[in-house]
Amino acid sequence: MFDKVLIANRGEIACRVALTCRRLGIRTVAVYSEADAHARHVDLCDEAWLIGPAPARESYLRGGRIIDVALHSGAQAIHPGYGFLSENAGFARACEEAGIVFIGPPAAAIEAMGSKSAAKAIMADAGVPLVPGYHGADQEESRLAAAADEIGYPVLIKASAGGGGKGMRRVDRPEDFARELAAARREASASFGDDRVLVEKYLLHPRHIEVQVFADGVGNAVHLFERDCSVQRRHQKVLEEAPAPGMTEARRNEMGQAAVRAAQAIGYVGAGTVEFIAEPDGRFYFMEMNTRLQVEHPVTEMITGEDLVEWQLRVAAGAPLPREQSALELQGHAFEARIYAEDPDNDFLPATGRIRHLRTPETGSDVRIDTGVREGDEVSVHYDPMIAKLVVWGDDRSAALRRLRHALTDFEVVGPTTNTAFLKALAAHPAFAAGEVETGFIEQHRDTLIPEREPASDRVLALACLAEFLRIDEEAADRAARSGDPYSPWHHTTGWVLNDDNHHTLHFRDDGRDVAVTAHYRPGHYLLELPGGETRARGTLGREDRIQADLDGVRLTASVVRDGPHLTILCDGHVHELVCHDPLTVGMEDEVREGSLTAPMPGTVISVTIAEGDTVTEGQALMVLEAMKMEYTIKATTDGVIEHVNFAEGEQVTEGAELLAIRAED
Ligand code: MV4
Repeated sequence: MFDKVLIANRGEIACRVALTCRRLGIRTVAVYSEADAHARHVDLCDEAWLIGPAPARESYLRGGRIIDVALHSGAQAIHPGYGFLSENAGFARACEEAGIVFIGPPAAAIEAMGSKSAAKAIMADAGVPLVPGYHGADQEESRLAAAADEIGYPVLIKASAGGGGKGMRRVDRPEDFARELAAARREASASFGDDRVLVEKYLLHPRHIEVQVFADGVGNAVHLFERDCSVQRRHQKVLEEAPAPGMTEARRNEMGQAAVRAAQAIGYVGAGTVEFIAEPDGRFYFMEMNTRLQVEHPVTEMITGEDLVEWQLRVAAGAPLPREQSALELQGHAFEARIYAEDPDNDFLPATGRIRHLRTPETGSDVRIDTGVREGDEVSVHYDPMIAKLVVWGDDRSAALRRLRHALTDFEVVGPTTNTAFLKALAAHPAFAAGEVETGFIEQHRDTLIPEREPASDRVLALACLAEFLRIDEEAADRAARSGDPYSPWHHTTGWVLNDDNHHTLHFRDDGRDVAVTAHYRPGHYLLELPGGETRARGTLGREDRIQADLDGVRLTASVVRDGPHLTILCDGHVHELVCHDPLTVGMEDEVREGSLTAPMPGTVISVTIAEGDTVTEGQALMVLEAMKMEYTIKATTDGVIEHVNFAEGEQVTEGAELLAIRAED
């Protein structure tokens, strides 16, 4: 076994590989880009080497530089993770030439699977079932059209060099064939620099079922059962599970054996995945083989109890597979949900920004979280926006699914928009619960999967008010304790209300609506006038944005995350954002210097309407900030003269930064 391994990746997979290495007593070398200097994978490894600027092609894709780091750090092997260099035959070969073990298959096996039509030919020879179709070398239009007639419409034209759905055209009628062929060729040549195509029978409602295989360098190969990854969006997997719903033991053996034959046909070594497309009746056909450890490998680990990274390390070090086929047992059911920084309301566009709050469900033998980020980290444009993989196990599918729904409810992210509500809707969908998974699932159920935004409930408003008042009280108490005169009546911790009848109104903006909640201070509680009636509220603030509340005798815990005037309330798996416009609460935390205006939240200065020396009047607009897609106008707090302006248009400001100062006019 190796003593030291370099991990040529970042994020959750680099962390996941590092943890297995640590368990096995293998020292780890991380590589990182300038953007990842404070990343979790850097901290988890024993040493970390800077390899370049943020863009992947200048850092994580620089094979030569990474091999140099391996040589200089004394690492004997490189684990490529997935993505980046993991399926780069040239890199695998360069490792070998440098005397470093590439923890993956031989370069020739990567190459053999790189071309779809070549891979299909190998698989046909090995007796692996293929979708009825034409994968030949003759690319004449007449030959391809004849093949389509023979196969029967609808057919699918695919790029031979392709993958991931690029250059795929469905053709329903013979008269459309020539036009679609020309389009497929253009796409194939633009995407892959190769305009060759193949023609297949178009399968309606297919499922994506893949088989995990493993081979060693001494002639053994096994499969570790299947995963169903049918629930996808534009070829991006969203939810994966093992085993596949409805799979029979006989079909499992048949698919497993076909996958093992596929691996053996190309002299495979290490972890691989053979993807099949399956028809509703269970018939299955080879699609492609992925020559790496896949993102969704944890569901296989959960149902087999094996650590696939440990298997990879052992096999790469020359050892035989840890288990024979007969010793592998499938137990229970597992799901993986991928939590992404993306916006389901905005066509799932990747979202970026700082993770202000991250609270994850309790983990253990049945709930696992693989992640590369921590609270405070930035999700940048440079890398995949996956925040975490949530993996759960249960005795059977419904037990596992219940656990998934529960764990998703407890998964809180504030900062970049995420797909957690979408994942929850999927996990709660009756058709999903019934195991009716197929590749068109999300499209088919689109309307019921993207929840409508609802107005803040009374419970949410009550939590927001309670959190604000408790915070103000705490800050008053802090100030009192810090001051030289802690008993001064001005520091009364419960005296936030100085008006006559002890009430105060908070104004919230809730997705375009204004909601006002008046709170009356009563001994031991607040009496809140909520839209739906009065509520007695009391509670305490905990650490990490937690609040314990008692609302009319109902006890509950929630998270309330504050970012300047923005409040995010996370309760019962619902996330609600409110903006609190209240002169009493905003900016109470610090004794603000008279005439000094500070940024209420981090953002960008989008305009500055005054200059130093200008005379301004109270209420005059001075500067506009933009944060989280909202604009804030900074207004003069007093009549006076602008003493200095600290930021110009286009500059970034951090929360609390002094924007400008006004010398008050007496
Ligand atoms: C197909 C198909 C229907 N019929 N081939 C999409 C990506 C590529 N790896 C293969 N894909 C498909 N091939 C035939 N003959 C439907 C798809 C397909 C798909 C396959 C697996 C998972 C998700 C998918 C989503 C859309 C289309």
